[in-house]
Amino acid sequence: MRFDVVTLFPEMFRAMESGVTGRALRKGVAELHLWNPRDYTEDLHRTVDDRPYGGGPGMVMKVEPLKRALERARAAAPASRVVHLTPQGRRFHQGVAREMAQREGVILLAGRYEGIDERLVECCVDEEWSIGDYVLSGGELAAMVILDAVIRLLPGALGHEESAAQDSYMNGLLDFPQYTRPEELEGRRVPEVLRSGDHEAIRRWRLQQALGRTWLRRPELLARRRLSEEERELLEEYIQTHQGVAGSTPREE
Ligand code: 9D3
Repeated sequence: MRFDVVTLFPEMFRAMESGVTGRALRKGVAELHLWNPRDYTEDLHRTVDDRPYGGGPGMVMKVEPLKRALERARAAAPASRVVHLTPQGRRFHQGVAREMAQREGVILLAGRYEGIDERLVECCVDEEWSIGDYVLSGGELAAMVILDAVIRLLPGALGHEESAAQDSYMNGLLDFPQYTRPEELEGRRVPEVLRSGDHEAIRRWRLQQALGRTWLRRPELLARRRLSEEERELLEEYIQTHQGVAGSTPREE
């Protein structure tokens, strides 16, 4: 899959060279092309910001260099839609990542300052996404969040071990807890069932933990998910055994 990113800070994207995304890029599973509006300025000072009409604090990205950088990206990736990262966008989630992973490519537009001229959105942007309700200093980290979430879904991005693990984690529940050596850490023992070798008991315990944690921490996820008969029983048992435990009642959003 081809990713083009229009950004004033291309050096930030070195972060993508680590781990799963770095391996995918080196294997050619994904390609990353960076376009810096500063390279498309025509003045001596290479100006990339401009004052907002109507006044007020802050600056807006200067239109012409941004537009030229975006046009070069579109010419290089004619099949890709232009995705603007902005706090005003729709909330990005795993379903969007899955849908994007089916595409040939995307052009990600990362804003800085107070944002970009609205007429550029009207003429040249196909979609607007936000990664959540907190204030970032620019669209780059949001672009990298999306790159990471999408790239790891591409065929060949994960090793065999990792992709097998993924299936069980993508079931609409939070993860069950993980343990490794030592068997006892500061007086806390690994749950006995995990050392039993009883694979069916381990499967049921992990499913129950996943259901219970989801019920405690993210009840809205459970509300959107149908439970099998086994799952209902395991959750019921979890709830019974957690009656009266401090902080164990799901709170309202
Ligand atoms: C909403 C705050 N704005 C009011 C004056 C100012 C502003 C804050 C942060 C304007 C732009 C930005 C930069 N943020 C992004 O470009 C961004 C973002 C984010 O801040 N949070 C979550 N998702 C995203 S996607 C792009």
